[in-house]
Amino acid sequence: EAVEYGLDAPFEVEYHDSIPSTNARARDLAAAGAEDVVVLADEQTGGRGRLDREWSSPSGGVWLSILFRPDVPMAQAPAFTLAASVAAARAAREVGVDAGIKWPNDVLVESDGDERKLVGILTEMEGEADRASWIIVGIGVNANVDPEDLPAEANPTSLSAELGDPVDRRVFTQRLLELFEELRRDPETAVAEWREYATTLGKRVRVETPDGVVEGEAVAVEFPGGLVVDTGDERVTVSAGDCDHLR
Ligand code: BTX
Repeated sequence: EAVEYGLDAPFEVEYHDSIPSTNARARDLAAAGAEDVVVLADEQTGGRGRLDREWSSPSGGVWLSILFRPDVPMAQAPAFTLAASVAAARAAREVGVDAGIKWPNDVLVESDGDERKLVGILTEMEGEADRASWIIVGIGVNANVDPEDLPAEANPTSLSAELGDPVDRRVFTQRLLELFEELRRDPETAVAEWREYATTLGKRVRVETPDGVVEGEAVAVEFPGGLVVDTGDERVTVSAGDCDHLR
C-alpha cells in the first residue's frame, strides 16, 4: 500500500520508500547543517535499535527520525525520549490501542502480564555538554505490519494486529509528530502523562546500567527521565539502561 503522506508538519519532511535507516539519514543531514527535518520511510533495510541492535522495519511501519536543534544541555536529551514515548503511546491510544510505557523507551501493549512491543525509540545527539548541537529522535512504530515478520523473541505486536484493521498511516504520523512537538516543549505534561501510562512504576525491576545492575522497586520517574529505584537500602536514580520487569 503506497502512502501519500503530504504531512502538514511544522517541519520539512523527507520521505523514502526504502532506506537503510532514517536515523542514519538524519545524522547525515545534521552533519550537512540541516535544522529541522523529519525523515520518514515505508521500509528500512538497516534499522537500528539501542546499542547497535537491529530494528526490524518491514514495509507498512512508521519509521521516522526527527532532527532538531534545541538550545538545551546534552543531559536533558532523555526528556525528548520520554516525550517521544508519551507521544507514541497517546497516538496509539487515540486509534484504540491501549499502549503503556516501559521505562525508558518501550511502548508496549500489556495484558495478563504479557508485554508485547509496539514501538521503539532511539535518541542520538551531538554537541558540547552544556549545549546539544543536534538531537535526533528516531521512532519506530509497528503500524501495519504482521508481527510474524518481526523478531519473535521481542514478543512484538503492531497497531494493525491489535486492531484487526490497518491504520491510516498519514493521519497517525501527523498526530504523532504534532504530539511530539507539543510534549517536547512541555516537559511537565510529558512527565505527568508518562506516569499515567507507565507500566514500570510499582514493579520490581532489574536495570542494567552502564555502571552496573540495580534491582528493586521502581518508585518514580524524574525529569529529565531518570527512574528512581528503591533497592531496600537506598533510592537510586538510573538515567539509562535496559530494564526488566520482574515478577
Ligand atoms: P532497543 O534496543 O530497545 O530494541 C531493539 C530490540 O527490539 C531488538 O534487539 C529486537 O529484539 C527487538 N526488535 C527489533 N525490531 C523490532 C520491532 N519492529 N518490533 C518490536 N521489537 C523489535 C529500540 O531499541 C529503538 C528502535 C528505534 C527504531 C527507529 S525506526 C526509525 C529510526 N531509524 C532507525 O534506524 N532506528 C529508529
